[in-house]
Amino acid sequence: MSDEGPKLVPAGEAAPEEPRLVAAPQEGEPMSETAAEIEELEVDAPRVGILMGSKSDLPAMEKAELELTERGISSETRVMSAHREPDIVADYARNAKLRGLRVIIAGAGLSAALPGVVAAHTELPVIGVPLTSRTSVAGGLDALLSIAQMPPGVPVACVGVDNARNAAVLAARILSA
Ligand code: RP5
Repeated sequence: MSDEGPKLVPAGEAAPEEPRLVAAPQEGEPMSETAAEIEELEVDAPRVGILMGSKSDLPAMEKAELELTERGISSETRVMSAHREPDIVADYARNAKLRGLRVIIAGAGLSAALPGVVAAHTELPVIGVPLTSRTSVAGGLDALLSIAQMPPGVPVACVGVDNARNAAVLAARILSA
């Protein structure tokens, strides 16, 4: 609204139209690019991304999905390896926030780079789940140290070995904080 007060309009002339403060297009008007993008966003987009480095991690990681489902928290589950598919992991992490995800849970075994690589490409909180696998050493201590020993400035929260359920509980607490 102008602070100059109402404008005088000479008799017989139509009053100038006030600018409309309406973001949405009127019927028949073309939709702006931004409005179209917003409309395309899924209303029930997943809040938590559950990632794992291999299909062999699924028996341990599905406990995270189960826990989130029981709590009514939407999630999506993806298999992608930081070592075997580094570009896919980077793309996923870079787009995660824009897609509406709020927390990422990432489980991996052995050298377990997945949680750290995801954290390098997103500012979302990342919870790492160290996993045992056929060739683990020291009962999964290899993965535990790989996930927990991140350099300063790139944090990854780390739950216990094979404890994907705790990762989901922590994700729920982050979402409700
Ligand atoms: C890691 O290597 C995976 O997270 C998995 O725990 C481990 C073994 O993977 P596979 O050889 O079973 O595919 O990257």
